[in-house]
Amino acid sequence: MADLDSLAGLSPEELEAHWMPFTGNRHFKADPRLFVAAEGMHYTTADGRSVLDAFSGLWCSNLGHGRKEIADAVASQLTGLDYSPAFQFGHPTAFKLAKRLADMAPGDLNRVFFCNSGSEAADTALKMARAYWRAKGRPEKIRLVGRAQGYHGVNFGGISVGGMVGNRKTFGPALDVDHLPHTLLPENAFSRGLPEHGGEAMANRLLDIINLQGAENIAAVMVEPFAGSAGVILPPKGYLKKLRELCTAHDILLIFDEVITGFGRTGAAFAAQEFDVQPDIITTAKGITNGAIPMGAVFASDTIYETFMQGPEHIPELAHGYTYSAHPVACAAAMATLDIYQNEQLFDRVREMAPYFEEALHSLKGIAHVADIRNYGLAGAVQLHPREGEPGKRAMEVVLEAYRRGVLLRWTGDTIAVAPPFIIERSQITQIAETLRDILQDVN
Ligand code: PXG
Repeated sequence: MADLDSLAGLSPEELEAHWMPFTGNRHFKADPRLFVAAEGMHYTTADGRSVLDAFSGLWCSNLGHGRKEIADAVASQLTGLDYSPAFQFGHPTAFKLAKRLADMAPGDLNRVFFCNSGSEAADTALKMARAYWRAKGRPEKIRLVGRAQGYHGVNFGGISVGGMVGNRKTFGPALDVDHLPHTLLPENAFSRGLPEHGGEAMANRLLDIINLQGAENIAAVMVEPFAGSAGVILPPKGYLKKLRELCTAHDILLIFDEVITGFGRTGAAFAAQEFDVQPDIITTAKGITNGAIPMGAVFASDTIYETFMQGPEHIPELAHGYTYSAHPVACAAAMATLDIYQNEQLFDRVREMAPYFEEALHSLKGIAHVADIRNYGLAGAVQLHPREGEPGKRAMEVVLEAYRRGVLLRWTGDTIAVAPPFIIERSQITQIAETLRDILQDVN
């Protein structure tokens, strides 16, 4: 039973003790927004309100909340084998899960390295890419290429390749990385699905970097198939294919960060399949366990894995890993999660719901403040014109008001992002759009 006190009985000292991530702590603590329960499509707040989850938690609870199968799998794993050393010893579920994931992955991405988050997945992939070229006898290929507005988590590799200025500039020098321009082009405003214009031209900007640094010095290009955190910035048609072509021609690895796009968000298991472009490495997290237990997974091609399999057999081929790599409880949660995706055919459901979602979001075109609307699968963004002198404030106000009115969304800059669980009903899609419409008509 939810505590009807909006602070859930927390003392001021307790509120102060928790230094919250990516949150204006003082702003939050002045008016806390606390969830105490979740079931299906809804959260329950500390003051007993039901809030429609239109963001899958943080892009992770794709199946909705409170899935008993996951809870049962976790509970029985905890009582059966709670932990097993990650290095030099193993447990069967890790291998079963790896094979199952490999079978879902595109092409020859048959080798799965486990970690605990999207940030760890990013740094794992970048280290893998550098070590791969060294193992091939090309140790000079170490440079990394990212993209403006990219998000690859918060560890040093990820913020280096990432292109979110605010996440980099307070932390001193990152790795020396080149960045492609992002693909948010004014001529593509209000595109439905993948934008038409600029794909090849934007991808060809990689040639500038290759000319500048020399392909012989570049290990990898890392991009999100569509940029999630930055506000659903989609790749114009032909963009990813062209990037692939250039990487292949210049012997550069292509890494897709599918932390958001993986596990069905686009309607396919991976965006690589949806957009028909084969990367050399894919990073994932979030939806792999429905957000119930932390887990990340990096998928590498057979070629990459086999390149490492040389030297003395008792020496680790990749000097990398985490205490909680392939944690048995996370593996159990992932197995149960994959069962549900499969049994309920939820990737197909994304495809089925996507046209309604697209229609509902684009019905907001023409309303005050709306500068652009973007969508793919069950990911969408409504970009607002910034309020004069107060960038980011208008979208924040809209999202906080939506929370008051019972819909959980997310803001990033002046963009409102929408990413509901795949079990969403049409009426709930309408509820999201109508809530946004009402608020946008009121907000100044
Ligand atoms: N890569 C991508 C593409 C991500 O979206 C990460 C890596 C990092 O994952 P971890 O598990 O280390 O947080 C992410 C995370 C948002 C939002 O509002 C996005 C993320 C996290 C929180 C909020 O779009 N993405």
